[in-house]
Amino acid sequence: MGFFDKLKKITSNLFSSFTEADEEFFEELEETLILADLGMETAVEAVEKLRKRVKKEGLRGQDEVREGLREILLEEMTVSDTELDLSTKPAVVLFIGVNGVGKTTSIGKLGNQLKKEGKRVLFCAGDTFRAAAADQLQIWAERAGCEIIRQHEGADPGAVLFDALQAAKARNVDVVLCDTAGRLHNKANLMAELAKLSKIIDRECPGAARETLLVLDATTGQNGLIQARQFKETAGLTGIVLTKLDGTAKGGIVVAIAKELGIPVKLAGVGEGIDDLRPFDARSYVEAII
Ligand SMILES: Nc1nc2c(ncn2[C@@H]2O[C@H](COP(=O)(O)OP(=O)(O)O)[C@@H](O)[C@H]2O)c(=O)[nH]1
Ligand SMILES: [Mg+2]
Repeated sequence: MGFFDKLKKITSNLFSSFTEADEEFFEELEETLILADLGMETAVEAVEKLRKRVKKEGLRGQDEVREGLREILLEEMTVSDTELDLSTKPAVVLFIGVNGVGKTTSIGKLGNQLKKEGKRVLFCAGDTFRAAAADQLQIWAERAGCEIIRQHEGADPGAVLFDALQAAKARNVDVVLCDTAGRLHNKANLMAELAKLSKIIDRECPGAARETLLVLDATTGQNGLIQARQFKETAGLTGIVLTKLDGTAKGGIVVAIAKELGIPVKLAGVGEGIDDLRPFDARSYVEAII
């Protein structure tokens, strides 16, 4: 069962026993939203808002209550633009996040999409921690018809990025997608590493459109929220790529991230295949689950 189906099942169970928006319903709703990983704070607040709205606007019946809930969740999720800014040539996108969340895979998928749109795309193998990481990115580059700049294992990621940006300018590349190592043990390390990469982009491509995307595994639930908080403090995040939504019914994390951190989810990973990446659209998301 796909992600939307699972979430839908949870919420439709809730509404299947719906008779009226009474205290029992609100309690069950709150529990459901917490189960769906909306986060305690967000769930409690959303239910409180719905309570008020039911009273004030006299919402009756399942359809009106559903619609009220949809509107409230959408309000919670309204953050800045969810589209990637790729408006310069080249534009540079950094993918960061802990190990195994899907950084390399997401680069492959996004590269494939951009290539299909007629863009020239260059991958930068900035995860030099293991040779296998660059090999994996290279396989994706071949599948997606994108170019790749890589160096030897243990190379300085900054040096690989420098090479990639030089190549991008020389070859008239539209978008550079840069992989990074997941092993950035602590904040000081991460900050130093990202500051360095950022400086290289500033120097080599001043004025370039840039994105720093935090990749999060949706199946880790509330842990993802903790990661997002930490990365937000250290890196100037411009968006989230939420992966593995196909493997969980707990997509409520999307709302929690948007609300608590004010960072938009820009892309959603819904499988391991090359086509399994979607632009994230809050409205259809909420409509699908409620
Ligand atoms: N089911 C599913 N698996 C995914 C998704 N994105 C990545 N993966 C898998 O997660 C694993 C780790 O991905 P990888 O890109 O190597 O993570 P990285 O360490 O962050 O670069 C691989 O087995 C991927 O196939 C997704 O959206 N859905
Ligand atoms: Mg990787």
